[in-house]
Amino acid sequence: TGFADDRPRKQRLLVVANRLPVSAVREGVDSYHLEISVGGLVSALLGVKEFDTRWIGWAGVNVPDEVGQKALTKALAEMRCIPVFLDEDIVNEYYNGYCNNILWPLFHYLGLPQEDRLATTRSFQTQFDAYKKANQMFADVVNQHYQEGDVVWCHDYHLMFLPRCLKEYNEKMKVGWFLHTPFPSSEIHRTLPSRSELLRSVLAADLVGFHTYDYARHFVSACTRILGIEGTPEGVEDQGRLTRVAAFPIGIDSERFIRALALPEVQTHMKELKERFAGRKVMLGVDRLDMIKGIPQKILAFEKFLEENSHWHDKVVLLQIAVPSRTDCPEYQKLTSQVHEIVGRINGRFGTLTAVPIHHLDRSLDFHALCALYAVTDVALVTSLRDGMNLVSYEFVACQASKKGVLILSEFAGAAQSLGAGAILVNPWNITEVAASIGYALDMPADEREKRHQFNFKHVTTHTSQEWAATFVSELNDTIVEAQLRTRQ
Ligand code: ADQ
Repeated sequence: TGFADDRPRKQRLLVVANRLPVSAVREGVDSYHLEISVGGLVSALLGVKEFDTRWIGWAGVNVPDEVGQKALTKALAEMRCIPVFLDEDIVNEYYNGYCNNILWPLFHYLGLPQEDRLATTRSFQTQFDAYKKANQMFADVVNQHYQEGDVVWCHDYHLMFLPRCLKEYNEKMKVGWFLHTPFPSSEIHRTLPSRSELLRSVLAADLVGFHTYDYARHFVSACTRILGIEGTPEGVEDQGRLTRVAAFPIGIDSERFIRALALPEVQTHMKELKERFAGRKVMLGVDRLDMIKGIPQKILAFEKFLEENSHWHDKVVLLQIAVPSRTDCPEYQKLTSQVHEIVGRINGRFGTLTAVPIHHLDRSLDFHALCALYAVTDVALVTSLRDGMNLVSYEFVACQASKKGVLILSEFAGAAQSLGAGAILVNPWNITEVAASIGYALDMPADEREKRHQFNFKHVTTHTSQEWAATFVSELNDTIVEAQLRTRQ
């Protein structure tokens, strides 16, 4: 019961996200096995202890029958989770379709799907209808559980329609919406057929948050250029009603990582890794396998580095841990084969009978193994083509107090704005530049590593997930008060 906590609470926080932070597997007619699942939001909100938090979302499992739904609802209640039941068709059109095939690539500057124009229009409309329907289903569940005084915090691109549905139920509900991905330039957002409807729905919220100031600015520009609504210093004002728009950069529960390093289990892992890679520098990549993470580009840059630096052969290893995600989607399957092919080629080219330069794992690591890996790493490589923030870069920094390794970080990750001074920033598309940065990082003198690390460590340990959530929720409360005052004046 990782999310249960019985201390008295001042305020209830309803966190609404597409996925609950647990995965459910049906074991019998009325029994479920529940497991806490990996993900950016999960990592962040694990650290939120100040609120009586309830989660509302989809459990990732199709439960068509009433007996099953009741059993799952009961099991989840122990973890303070409330399920939204989505059937297979809705999941296919809303989640796989509109969320992951349209909004996710678009918000990461990969554009809309380039299919036959008519087919796109048809499937687009079906998917958008399913998206609205799914958002309405989330709203129904929130509304059933809402109590006066609750704060409702909606998360991410899956639920852009939700603020509007909630306000239609109850205009006094305190509704915040936070986007975990980038919000793209208004020129990109303009291409979306449902561009205006989505913007207007988000504007129904009282507070709209992004990871960076740039994303917030893009959003306000989109409102101005697409809806003709003027931005104000505080956000967007439409017919006397203000929606506050601001940047709330997320962080991690850095203490949790720092504490873990002292555990015997983690120390044992570290010892094993050090022995296994003795005499070699360790480079690390940890990503969900996704096109936005720039994994092929990263591996190609490593190949170029090896090509140009024969004295490093056998002296450096790249460990790339890629958790499979959205595995039923053909594009993600293609990406997996592409990565395997490149890794195979490079290992064939630069490997010896006893060692290969790249270890690529297609799986998730448990928390302790991950911490050990972060701690023994000399150079972390985060080369996202676009990334809302990127928590892996933060987690690496948190685990580097003794080693003071180097972070190579994409300038297109939100984290570049917070860890830019300590990291080596790169354009992930520029393979030559990334290869040169790998050489620079591996040869970096200890005093420069120390200085860069200190800067980032201080940031990561003072801008935590707890602080992020607390700030967002308290701003949300204040925003409501201000909005009401303004209307009364
Ligand atoms: P993600 O795209 O999932 O999150 P990220 O921020 O890096 O990306 O978070 C991934 C989380 O999953 C991290 O906590 C990491 O430890 C874990 N993880 C990744 N690979 C793993 C592996 N192989 N084994 C075990 N754990 C692994 C989205 C946005 C980001 C944004 C977050 C939070 O895309 O830009 O930072 O939400 O807002």
